[in-house]
Amino acid sequence: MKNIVILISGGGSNMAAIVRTAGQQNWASRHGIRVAAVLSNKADAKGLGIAREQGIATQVLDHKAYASREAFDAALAQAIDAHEPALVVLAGFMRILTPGFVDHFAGRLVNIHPSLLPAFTGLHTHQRAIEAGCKFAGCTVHLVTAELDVGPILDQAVVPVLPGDTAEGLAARVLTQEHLIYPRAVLAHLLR
Ligand code: NHR
Ligand code: GAR
Repeated sequence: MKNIVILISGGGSNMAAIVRTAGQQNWASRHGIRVAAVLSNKADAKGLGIAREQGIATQVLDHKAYASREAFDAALAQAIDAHEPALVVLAGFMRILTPGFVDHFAGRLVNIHPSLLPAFTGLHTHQRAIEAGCKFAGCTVHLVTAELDVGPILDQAVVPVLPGDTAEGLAARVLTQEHLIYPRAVLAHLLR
């Protein structure tokens, strides 16, 4: 089996989309791929309940319980390694990862970022795209490297920015596209 470990911090809708697609497309029987575990740095992440309902192993590692980013990342890497993952998927995971962590999972660590990279790295992407007067926005699946949001691009999707859009409205439109491209990019990367 090729194991996927998914890291979340919140709603977990991208995680749920990957789990749903893996089930619908029979990734286990066709490709020997399964979502082995969902890990969160937040105990109240809504996505944890969704994962448990699907019978997926979950674990919480509260970053605030660790003295440094390095200590948190070392514990996180150990928890992930227990599942011998072929791929580690960041899905709304909100902690910047240290170079040591990124090195350890080099080539098997992916993220979905809610902008058309290289535009709008970092946070508050939708508000920034609206304020810049962008006519299009979107999302990007990329390999994670030590530098934030600049790793090689695996896939993208575009949506229009509509007159009067709020950050919330644009985020919802982008999120529907995330749910389409992230499962596809994950599978393509595992079959590469
Ligand atoms: N780590 C590395 N090294 N490289 C990347 O490309 C990463 C990463 C960790 C997360 C996701 C990312 C995004 O898609 C991601 C990419 C969190 C922050 C952030 O500033 C920025 C980008 C991303 C995720 N986090 C704050 C921090 O101090 C905390 C913010 C919060 O808790 O709300 O870590 O946008
Ligand atoms: C998604 O839009 C994702 O691209 C974004 O947060 C949302 C998570 O939704 N990620 C980041 O902003 C990373 N900094 P989800 O938890 O429902 O998948």
